Amino acid sequence: MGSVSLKIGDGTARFKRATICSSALNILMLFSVVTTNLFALYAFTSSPKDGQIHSLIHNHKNISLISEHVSLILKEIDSSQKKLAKMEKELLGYQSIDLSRPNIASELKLFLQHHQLPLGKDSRTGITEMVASVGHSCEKSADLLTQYMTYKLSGPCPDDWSLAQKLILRGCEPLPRRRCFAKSLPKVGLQSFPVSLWKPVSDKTVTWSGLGCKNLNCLISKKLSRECVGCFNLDNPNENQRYIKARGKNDFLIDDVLALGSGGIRIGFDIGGGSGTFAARMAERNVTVITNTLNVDAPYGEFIAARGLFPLYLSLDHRFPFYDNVFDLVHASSGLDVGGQPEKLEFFMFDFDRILRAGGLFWLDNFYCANDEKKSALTRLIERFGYKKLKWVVGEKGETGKSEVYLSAVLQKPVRVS
Ligand SMILES: *[C@@H]1O[C@H](CO)[C@@H](O)[C@H](O)[C@H]1NC(C)=O
Ligand SMILES: CC(=O)N[C@H]1CO[C@H](CO)[C@@H](O)[C@@H]1O
Repeated sequence: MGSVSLKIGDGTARFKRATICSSALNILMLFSVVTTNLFALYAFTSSPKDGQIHSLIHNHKNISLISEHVSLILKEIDSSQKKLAKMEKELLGYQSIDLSRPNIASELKLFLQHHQLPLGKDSRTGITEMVASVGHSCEKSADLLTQYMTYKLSGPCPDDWSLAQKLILRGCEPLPRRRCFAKSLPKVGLQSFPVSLWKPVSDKTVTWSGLGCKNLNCLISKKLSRECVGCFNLDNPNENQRYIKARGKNDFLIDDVLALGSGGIRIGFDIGGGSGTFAARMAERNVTVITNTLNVDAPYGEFIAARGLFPLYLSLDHRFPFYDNVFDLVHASSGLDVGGQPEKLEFFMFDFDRILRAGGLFWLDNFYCANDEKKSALTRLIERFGYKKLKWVVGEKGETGKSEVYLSAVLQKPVRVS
């Protein structure tokens, strides 16, 4: 897979933590409700019921006493709520970055400064100030972020893309912008399109700093992920015959799938697209495909770009930066194993669904389901979306002794009104 996986980084950990947090919050909430009620009980039972006349005389006093009690209770509720909100913020990390703490890079402060619009409120957008966007989880990696934002203004940027990626994988996404010049090496041996799609990419076209491998031969010899076994080797039939020659019943042919779209497939989005081979095959058919990828252990982004294709550098935890209903096709291969976090996969699928247009195709390509149970859960989830099943193949591969379940499907998004 193209280097991004829901498994990698702190994604899962973050999610788990949030669950623990919410149970802590629940307990806290319960506690505050109980104390509040005890207060109320005390206030309303502590007034003794003596003679009626007396009570009339003292009524006024008693009422003011009760109202005193009530205001005390209200104060208590208010302060509990404030405490609760503060704890929630701390636990979830939804706190704006504390720029007053020591050792914060001055460039970070400048970047995050709010800028008032010179002419006041903008009538079209309704905004009054420009706010730089940065991932809320950056707060949790403040030291790394400060390291990232420490550079000489207008000087060369440190060679630190792997630091940037580390931040992204910890949820610090988007990263702040920087005012330094990124390293820029000559790209030697770029081919013109469409020759570029299949010509082996030169070692000199990509940057190797921060990577274990220092050339393509090294990458080719490694199993990088489930989807990228030798995916950098464009001479290998395993790679250059993908989508035009089936290796098993779970492999659909690109032309068959395009035919299901009855000519309406022009733009697509590929998740976990390895070295961009899916996009390359589509490009040959005049379909423009954007390949989502990070550079986990390999220079996917630059490699895909060298083929004349569009790499999108974005983690899978990020909402897709596309408008609703724009893609004719969304292609996802396996590796989206979300380790027992059904909601995570749901958020992901709903976002998928959002960017696909009605009548568009969702191609689930050899989606790895660890077991039958996972497969059933995924099937139920997919069925909730009401897509038309144009193709649906469940297959097993048992190369390593234990059998593994794979799901391949082509689904058509329905029209939904209201
Ligand atoms: C792609 O577009 C080019 C230029 O418009 C055209 O010559 C070619 O036949 C098209 N290829 C396919 C597979 O449709
Ligand atoms: C708490 C308090 O001040 N209670 C007064 C309410 O009225 C009664 C008479 O009905 C007084 O005896 C209490 O002192």
